Amino acid sequence: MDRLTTITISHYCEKARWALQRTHLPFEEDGHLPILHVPAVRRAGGQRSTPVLKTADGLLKDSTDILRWVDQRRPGILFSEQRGEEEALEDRFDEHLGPATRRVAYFHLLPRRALVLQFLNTGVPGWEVWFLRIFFPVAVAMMRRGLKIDAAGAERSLKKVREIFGEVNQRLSDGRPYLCGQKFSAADLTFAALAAPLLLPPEQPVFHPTPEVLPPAFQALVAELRATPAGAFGMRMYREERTRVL
Ligand SMILES: N[C@@H](CCC(=O)N[C@@H](CS)C(=O)NCC(=O)O)C(=O)O
Repeated sequence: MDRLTTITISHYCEKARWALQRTHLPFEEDGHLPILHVPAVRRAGGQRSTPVLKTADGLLKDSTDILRWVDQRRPGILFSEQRGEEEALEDRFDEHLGPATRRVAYFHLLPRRALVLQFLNTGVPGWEVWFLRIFFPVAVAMMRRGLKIDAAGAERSLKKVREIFGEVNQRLSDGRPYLCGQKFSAADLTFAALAAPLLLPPEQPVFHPTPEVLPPAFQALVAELRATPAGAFGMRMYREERTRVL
């Protein structure tokens, strides 16, 4: 069976997982914690980055490649005749929204050890959770350094999130139900998956804390973003589309 190697908590991995589940393509997930994912990715044939999908056709090392591959097997579900626009939006969210939501979410969460340990343990080997418990300060320091998570970086990234939410607000302002018009596409899936670390939709299968357990500043940000048209749209995509199988 095809094997998806992931950092379970990663929103890019969620993007790939959602596409595979929506199109009912069978796969098994080999999920890991950040940093501890590296040996598994190497074993699968990748370098460091997740998701990696090992298929009979070869190895796919990027969420966008995975969506293209899914589309070849199940045409008409992720892309439509407006493919050019859908792909351009997918790229914009991949390149700018994903890194920004990740940095802002980690900035708020990493100081909260209990919270992180509570939500990072879904679908990963038990020993990795124990390892993280013991080496938490080291792991957090590595993540802060690797992803440049500091107050100035989080501020810049939040500005980027607001800019992209503004673009999505604008796009939705004519009342269209989906980003490219009347049909759900990879653009909607990518926006919702990559915005999820700051929207926390309850249907996200790995990371869905109720806002009340979050630090107050993070709670306020989630409430602010959910109240925008783009935020409400991301929440609706999860509510209406995440469990739909075509
Ligand atoms: N462009 C890539 C981005 C993937 C990405 O940033 N993956 C992160 C997780 S959110 C990762 O695996 N980071 C770990 C590392 O590079 O060591 C894709 O769309 O697949």
